[in-house]
Amino acid sequence: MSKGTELDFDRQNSLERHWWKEAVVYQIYPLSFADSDADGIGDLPGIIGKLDYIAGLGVDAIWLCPHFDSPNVDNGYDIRDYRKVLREFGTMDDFDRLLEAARSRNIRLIIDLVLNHTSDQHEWFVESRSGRDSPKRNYYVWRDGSGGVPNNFPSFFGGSAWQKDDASGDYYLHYFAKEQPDLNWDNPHVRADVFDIMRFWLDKGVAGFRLDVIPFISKDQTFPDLTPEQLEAPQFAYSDGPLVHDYLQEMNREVLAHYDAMTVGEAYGVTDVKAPLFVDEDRHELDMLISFDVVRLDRNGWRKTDWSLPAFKAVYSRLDRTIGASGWNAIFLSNHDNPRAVSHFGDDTPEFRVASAKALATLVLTLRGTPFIYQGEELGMTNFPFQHVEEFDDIEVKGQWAEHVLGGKVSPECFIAHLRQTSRDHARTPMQWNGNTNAGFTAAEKPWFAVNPNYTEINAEADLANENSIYRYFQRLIALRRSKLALTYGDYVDLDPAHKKLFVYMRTLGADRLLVAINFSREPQLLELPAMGASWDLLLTNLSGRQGKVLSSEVQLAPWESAILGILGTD
Ligand code: TEU
Repeated sequence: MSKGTELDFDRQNSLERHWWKEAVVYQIYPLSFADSDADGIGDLPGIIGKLDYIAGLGVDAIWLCPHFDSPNVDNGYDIRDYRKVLREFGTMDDFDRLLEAARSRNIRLIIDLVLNHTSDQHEWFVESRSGRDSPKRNYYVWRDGSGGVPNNFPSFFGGSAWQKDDASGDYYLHYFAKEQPDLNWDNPHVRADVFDIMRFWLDKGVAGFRLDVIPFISKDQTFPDLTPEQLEAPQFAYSDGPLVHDYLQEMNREVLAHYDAMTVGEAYGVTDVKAPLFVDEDRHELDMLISFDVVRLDRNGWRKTDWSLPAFKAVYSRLDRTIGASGWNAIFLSNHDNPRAVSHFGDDTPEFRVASAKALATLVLTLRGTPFIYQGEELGMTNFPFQHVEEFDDIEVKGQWAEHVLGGKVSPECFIAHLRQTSRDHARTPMQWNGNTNAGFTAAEKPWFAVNPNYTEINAEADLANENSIYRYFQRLIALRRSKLALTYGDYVDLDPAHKKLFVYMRTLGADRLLVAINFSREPQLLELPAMGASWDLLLTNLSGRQGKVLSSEVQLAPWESAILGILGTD
């Protein structure tokens, strides 16, 4: 084992090590990953067929977006049956085979549980909706409709968060689509049934859960109106319910504490100040949070705004500082709800796409927290060139279009100009496996969603054949991360927060000191190395095979060059 892995006995034992802190996680959106039966839709056997490709990166876990039976109003985030695999994805036997095939490659499987709401076709809601005296009525949040809409809560997908039910005249709550009614977690029967669902999947051998909008589960059932300021960003009010921590501690006590399970909570609306309340290990709630603070830095709702590197860096430093020593963050720049990282924070022009995709990978895999890589990020897949609203699939786009464009608030041109930069659909186009028809994603004539036309140039086959590809760089980077525990457990310090083009930070664990420098610009930048009383070793750069001793006190970084340097302890 190379130096840096074999911490001396004292240091190694002084670390409280967790597999989920050291793991690199690969996120799969099953609809768009790989289709094995030529129906144009990704499926579980398709994923099994690509496990060697995933394992080749060196990742330790897969986060599988919802695989459950669903009408797919929100592409699976509207679950109809928590104990059944979506027919188009395959069978429960396929799921068990995926679990085993991943395990045989030392890859754990984390599944995506949506517990704030169900599909309106879930049997619970069908029964709840059947009448005011239904035994399941109180599984959801209903309010008498005689006074009109109960309050001014907005849905994230446009319009009100209250839907009138014609049969009873009452309204039910839905923070997202009207086809996604919110569960009433104040009902102990709901919690008991949810905990049974969690046990079902843990007993099958999943290694944990990504918990969808889990901070939203508690509601102030007096439902006061939101203030105008709260209406601008309702997620902060929605994530601040009175009993959210009671319910998460009950979930931990009743279920999670009995398994070696990792939980990562999607923390939309949780401020960095409140984050420790969810993940401080002494509180026995969740293990880590997915914060939106970085990926929504340049957003005002659906609108794109500007961002600066100092502001970007300040978020990471703030998240790192406030999560403290006993909490933990997820580190990511891509997922199924956000545009492609290289188009969002990198430079997806032909000249800089490869270098900047690698530079961003360097960031994700060397900051303090568990790195999450989204499917295609390892290839530098880019945003899709949307032109017309009809090209989008996302229910959020359709809902916001109805509210803002059809509602006469903004022009179609303005709306599309913003969505071309911010839409979740950028991340949902099919994986680009090769330069053949449909990028090798499906043998069907028409995939469920359009393939990015740049698949002939950007695809896995091309990257696997190129020693200097983004995929190959991810391999080297993940191997380096695994060999240097300082990149997992080391303290993080930003060395130059004000620099407008360079992101330079240290990771320190005992005598091991690593310095990461990333040039976020198209111009060369001069990196001044801190004097540490020993010379730096250049461990990995994204542009060349440069390695070895650095004898000068400064290094010239080329456009979009990233460098990892080390002074490794001799003790
Ligand atoms: O996302 C939470 C969420 O609010 C984000 O989707 C996003 O910020 C949204 O577009 C509001 O701007 C989770 C899932 O990741 C997402 O795919 C689901 O659509 C959503 O919850 C509802 O389950």
